[in-house]
Amino acid sequence: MAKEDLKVLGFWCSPFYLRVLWALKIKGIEFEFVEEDIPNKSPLLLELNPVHKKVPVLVHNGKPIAESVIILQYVEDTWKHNPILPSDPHEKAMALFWAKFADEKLVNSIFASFIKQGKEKEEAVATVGEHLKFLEEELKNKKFFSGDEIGFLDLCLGWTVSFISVLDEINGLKMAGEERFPLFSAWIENFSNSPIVKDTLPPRDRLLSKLRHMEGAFRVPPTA
Ligand SMILES: N[C@@H](CCC(=O)N[C@@H](CS)C(=O)NCC(=O)O)C(=O)O
Repeated sequence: MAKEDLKVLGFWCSPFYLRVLWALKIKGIEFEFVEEDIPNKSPLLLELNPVHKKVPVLVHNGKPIAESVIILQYVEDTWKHNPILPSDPHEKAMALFWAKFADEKLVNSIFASFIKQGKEKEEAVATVGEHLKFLEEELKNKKFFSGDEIGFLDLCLGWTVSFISVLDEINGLKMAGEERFPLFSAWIENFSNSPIVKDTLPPRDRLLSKLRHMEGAFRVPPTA
């Protein structure tokens, strides 16, 4: 692996940090992982990402870049081998479109299915299903969202392979069941077992206990 002056401020189970980790692994670029304590953000994080104060932040040759989707594009522009974005402009636009959909729609519906209660939880779970239907369509005749190899949209959605099943265990649900979403279920298997990802997924028990703890803290009582 190439040695670079590269640091990533992250958090072990952050969906957004994991994207960056996997992108750098695909490129074969080594980096120093600086783990943040999210409730007690370090002065370094506040200095490097004063606008959002969030991880991940990638620091390349002393220059910080924040926001995971922008970091992935920077990684792609800086290390051009093993591309994660298609060169065809339309395919590239589509990958960015679905990544935006994933962040603006799917993240919110999955989060709502986690923190809401009662009828609002049921509605949020139904919305997750509607969102997954779109992704199921995108997987027709493909192993990964990007085709035969893992690419940009796979990286953006990769966190779901750990989070959905852990949230299902907490909620007593099956949000991405095989009968309803056979292609998405197959993608979960393919992505989880790929050599890039396999040994880097958050440990299930640790994630379960973290999310159980967060669920209690974030829980939103049903509105009367
Ligand atoms: N849009 C951001 C989201 C990053 C994000 O939400 N990071 C969380 C950890 S998973 C964080 O740092 N949260 C701290 C906070 O909200 O104060 C990205 O894509 O990088």
